[in-house]
Amino acid sequence: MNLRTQVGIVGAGPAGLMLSHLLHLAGIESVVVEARSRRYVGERVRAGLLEQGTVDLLKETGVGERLTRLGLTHHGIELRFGGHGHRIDLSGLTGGSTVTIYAQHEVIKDLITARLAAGAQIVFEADDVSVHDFDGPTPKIRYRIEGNLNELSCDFIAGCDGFHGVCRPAVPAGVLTMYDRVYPFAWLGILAEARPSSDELIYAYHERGFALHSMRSPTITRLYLQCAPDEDLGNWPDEKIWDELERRLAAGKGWKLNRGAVIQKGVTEMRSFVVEPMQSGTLFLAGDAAHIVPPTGAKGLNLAIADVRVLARALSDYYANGNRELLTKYSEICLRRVWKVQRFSWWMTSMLHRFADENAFDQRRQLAELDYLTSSRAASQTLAENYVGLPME
Ligand code: RFL
Ligand code: PHB
Repeated sequence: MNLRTQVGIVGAGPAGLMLSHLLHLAGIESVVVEARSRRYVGERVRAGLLEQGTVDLLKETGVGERLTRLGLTHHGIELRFGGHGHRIDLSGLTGGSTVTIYAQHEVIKDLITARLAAGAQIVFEADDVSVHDFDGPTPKIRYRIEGNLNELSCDFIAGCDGFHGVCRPAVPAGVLTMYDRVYPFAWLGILAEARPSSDELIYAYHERGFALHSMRSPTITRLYLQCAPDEDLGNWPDEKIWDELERRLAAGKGWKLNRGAVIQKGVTEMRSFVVEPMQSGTLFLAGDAAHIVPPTGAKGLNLAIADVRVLARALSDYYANGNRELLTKYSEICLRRVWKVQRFSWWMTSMLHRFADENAFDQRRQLAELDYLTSSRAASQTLAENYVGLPME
């Protein structure tokens, strides 16, 4: 079957769905082609922390009703080291900005509901997705549905298909430069039916490795442990995970880690990655397809949303005024933010994890950095303004 739209979007993650939503609000038609099922993308456990700007955008564009009702607003975070907690007053240090805990798959569900209610086409369970002819004005997305080949012709393709997608590898050799760093550790994450042990997130630096206490709701806790990159989950029965979390998050008598049934477990690799430029002809890459950050700064989803905001604005200017200038500058505009967020995520990761090749000097230096960060207003403010999200250009 041959189909046609203005913007063909590959991937129904936060980037692809938000782009489709923003384009719709600007009167531009799009079709989203997704490899997985609606149920799969609506249940995939991933990020949970939204920057102030991401929350504002979701609310301003009419998809914030459940977020307003169910999201947990946080005014601060805690850094824990040497057995003591130190609060960073995010709001106080940023003139009132906050972050919000709201699961990524809930954002996905909200966006899918809104898109479908507006009559949008989202093609789920598309096989053999490929992109073609983006060196010219009529690029195409081909895919199979139940074995039948479909071709979607468009004016532009948005590659929002994540780090393992097909769009970035489709760009001819020599066009893109990749910048990459893989960390010698991973995160073992659990979701547990346990009341959060603190109202705020706790980032813990410990001799045995990093740990993070986060949450999803007043009854669900999300916790992470630094582990080996090839960690075998089979070696981690629930009791062992809880014991290890308890050790790393320990903070004197007044604090206790609430335990509960573990309802999900997984290992997440840690990587920093950027591709430059984020575009080739009429193909534009956005979100994890163009860059990956280690989760320590909680930035991946937020950066994906920042990209598509720029892309939607550029496409709107093109369709409304015939102006290609913003499209031409898409990469340049995005990459300024991308690299600042890369720097922040790398810095948080380097400060809070144990490295196999470090020595006693490095450990003392990390502790001094944490001490400085939590005792200097200037240093705390630097953390706070990056954590709540840098302003949009
Ligand atoms: P996604 O979400 O990976 O979506 C890509 C979509 O494309 C589909 N796809 C294809 N579709 C068609 N054809 C193909 N060939 C395709 N190949 C793939 C996929 O099925 C999928 O639906 O990318 P997007 O939209 O760029 O969004 C990026 C975010 O998902 C990601 O950056 C965050 O989850 C990262 N992240 C966090 N980000 C935050 O902002 N705050 C956090 O607190 C946070 N915590 C995290 C995280 C990621 C984690 N994991 C599991 C990687 C915590 C974890 C544990
Ligand atoms: C999460 O709640 O999943 C989460 C929060 C903060 C991070 C990473 C993940 O830095």
